[in-house]
Amino acid sequence: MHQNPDGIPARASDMVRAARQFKAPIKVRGRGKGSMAETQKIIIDTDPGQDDAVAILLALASPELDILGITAVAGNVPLKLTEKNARKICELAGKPETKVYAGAIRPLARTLVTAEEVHGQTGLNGPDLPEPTMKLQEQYAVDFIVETLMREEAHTVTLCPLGPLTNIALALIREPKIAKRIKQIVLMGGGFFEGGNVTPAAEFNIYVDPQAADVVLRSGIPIVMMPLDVTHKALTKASRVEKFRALGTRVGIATAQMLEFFERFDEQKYGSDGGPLHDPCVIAYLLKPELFSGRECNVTVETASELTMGMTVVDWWGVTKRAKNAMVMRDIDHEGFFDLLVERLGRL
Ligand SMILES: [Ca+2]
Repeated sequence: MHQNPDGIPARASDMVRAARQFKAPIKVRGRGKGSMAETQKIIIDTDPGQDDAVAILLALASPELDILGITAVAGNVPLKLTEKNARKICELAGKPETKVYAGAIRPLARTLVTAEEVHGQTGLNGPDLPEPTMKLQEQYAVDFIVETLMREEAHTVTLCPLGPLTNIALALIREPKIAKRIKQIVLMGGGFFEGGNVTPAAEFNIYVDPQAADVVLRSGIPIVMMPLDVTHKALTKASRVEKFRALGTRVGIATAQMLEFFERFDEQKYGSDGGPLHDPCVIAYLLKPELFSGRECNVTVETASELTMGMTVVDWWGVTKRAKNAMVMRDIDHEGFFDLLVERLGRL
């Protein structure tokens, strides 16, 4: 195991730091030892996207998570598709009672960039999922986020952004008091050692709305970041896709079809066996943080230079005096990650 400069094995020291950073109480549901189940209240902010879909399925399958709402944002495809795709996934999971809200239609300052070349025209190409019948909530997603955080007990709600950070930034601008009430933000975004996936410097989620990422990174909220450095180690190899298909359920077969569509583009791009399964890393961290390791760093986002727009500059070696603002993950137990995914999706 590689070691940090202080001589503590990386994973152990990370867990100590994580424990120190996130000391908010975990709500315990039920009484008596037999029914003890820790539940974490979460809001998933998402732009589905096949990998978002798998992340949502993982969350819906996990009793440890209490999903207060799913908020859609423009990203992989425009908002009218991302909010619909979120509802399609809830219905696929047999959870039409889940509340889905539509949020920002475009980034704070820049023109929306989408990624149909990766995800297909609908954002969820692969399986033939029916049009959803469950209703979209009428409330604007940003209002829902603010209202929920002001209502729920402080430090009990985790935000899980899986797309551009527009909705989260808008909520922080609209009601700055929420910053001190959020337990933590666990997000998929950025890249450092791996560089970018939409430009040589920038990862898609951050590139689409770098100003929003800047607002979030400067918020003082505890942040756990899953960059490309982690997600590029979570590859959907053919043997793993077959494990989903072998579940034999609607969810298992649809997941296999989504991953097959999604990985086609990435295999060509990276020359790898399988494509990176980015967004489920966020939900997997909530369920099994020990699958991941990284270190606390300062992360700053480039918002001025067109050449490096949206680059996440990670002070991994601590060469600046900038304050540490994020736990940046770098490694994943990818076997454990896929075992968790298959086991959980098998419950739906
Ligand atoms: Ca996403």
